[in-house]
Amino acid sequence: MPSRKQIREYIQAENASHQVVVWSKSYCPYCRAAKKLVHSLEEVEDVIVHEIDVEANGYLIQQEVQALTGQRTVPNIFVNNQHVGGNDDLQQANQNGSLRRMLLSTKSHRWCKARDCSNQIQTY
Ligand SMILES: N[C@@H](CCC(=O)N[C@@H](CS)C(=O)NCC(=O)O)C(=O)O
Repeated sequence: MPSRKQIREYIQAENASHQVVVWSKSYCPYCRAAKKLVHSLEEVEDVIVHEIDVEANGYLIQQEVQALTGQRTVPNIFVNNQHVGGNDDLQQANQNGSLRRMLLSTKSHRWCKARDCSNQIQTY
């Protein structure tokens, strides 16, 4: 079994390596709504969904995501390595425009650097 430190490093590496990370459960309706929204946004270029009810060590991942964010429930969503929150928070951020700003502030991030997308995306 991986140590807590290994699990934490895995979560942090995933959050830092993708524009959008959704820690999810496959049967969860709030997760479904969050995934639907994320996949509908044209600003989203790189999204990874982790279904922690089926993924190995999912229980440990949930515990550690909770320790990192203070949020017990899924979905638990990160945009450009910033914690957004759950589905309610995501929907609200989409409506008030803050999600778009977070999605576009990509220049400094690892996933974008790897693709050299600095000319394509405006930084806010
Ligand atoms: N208001 C939250 C509701 C999320 C929620 O209740 N998720 C359930 C799964 S559908 C949950 O995480 N339950 C605890 C658990 O699965 O450990 C949101 O919008 O994300």
